[in-house]
Amino acid sequence: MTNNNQQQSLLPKIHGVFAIVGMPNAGKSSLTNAMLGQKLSITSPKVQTTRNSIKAIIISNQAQIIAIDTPGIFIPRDDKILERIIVKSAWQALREADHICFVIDAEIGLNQENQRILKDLKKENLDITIIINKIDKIRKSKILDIIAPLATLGFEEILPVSATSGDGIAELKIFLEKKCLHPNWLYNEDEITDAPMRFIASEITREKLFLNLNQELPYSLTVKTDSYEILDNKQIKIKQTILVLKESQKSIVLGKNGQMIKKIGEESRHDLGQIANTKVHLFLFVKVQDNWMNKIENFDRIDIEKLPPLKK
Ligand SMILES: Nc1nc2c(ncn2[C@@H]2O[C@H](COP(=O)(O)OP(=O)(O)OP(=O)(O)O)[C@@H](O)[C@H]2O)c(=O)[nH]1
Ligand SMILES: [Mg+2]
Repeated sequence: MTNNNQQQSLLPKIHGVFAIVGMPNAGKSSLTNAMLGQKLSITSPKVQTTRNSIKAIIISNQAQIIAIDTPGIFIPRDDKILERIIVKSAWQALREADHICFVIDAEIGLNQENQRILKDLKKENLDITIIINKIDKIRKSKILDIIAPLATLGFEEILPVSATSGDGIAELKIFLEKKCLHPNWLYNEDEITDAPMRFIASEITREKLFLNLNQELPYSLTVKTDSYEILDNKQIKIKQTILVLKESQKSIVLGKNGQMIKKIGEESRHDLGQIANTKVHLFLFVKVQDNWMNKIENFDRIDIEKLPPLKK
């Protein structure tokens, strides 16, 4: 799949690194995918869907826009390791970035939480552009109500977009092109991320669990890709374990007569097939591991064996 905006240009190649940050559920991952022109980062109506930052490599004319989709920023509870790791991953991404795109949900506007995060971000001494997302959900006249207080706070660069309808996305990419201040490209033309495919595979299955399971259960589980094998016929065989905290959760994930796990497997296999552009054979297992949250290897992508980067 190619990016809509991708064109050959005779201008010198440039790049820039942009952290896509904001409150949970603001639409950061949806926006990242919209700019990339294909699904990479997982999304769901639930907060804290993204747990690890992930880079999308977007080509827009002569510029390579490296967008780091980050987990939502919130105040983690002291006793919740997962929450602390999620928020830490978001703040770490800022250190890598040249510029911050701060995403605000148009329906929420500049509430106290957004103001608090913006105040903290200003301390990082990075340039900030405000992106008002989900403008398809509000009346046009309401956009000005969000822009006015932001302007009062000294923010001059404010772009309204809709990740879902695509409104404003082309303009955003052109805007970010102008913020790319470094020479050359950092990645090959056909790379869409530096994340290994087995990480993406775990994420896609986790997305399906987030979308199919109710309430708190998605927050009690993680997905590990145990094996990722490219077969002789170029098809892919993936084995994954869904780790849950309790036996009762395992029963819910399996569902009556295994119906739930079957549905999740089908949906994940479908998306993975599209991303990898080949047939995927996916095998899912569910395991109770009451301490999975305390094991750092269940979070740290660096521990995952490096495979060739995911290509377009
Ligand atoms: N109507 C509408 N919905 C959107 C838009 N962008 C995102 N959404 C929806 O908002 C929800 C959250 O989107 P995500 O992209 O997962 O949000 P996020 O900021 O990455 O969330 P976390 O990773 O949990 O912090 C999903 O249900 C999306 O479909 C938009 O422009 N318009
Ligand atoms: Mg996200």
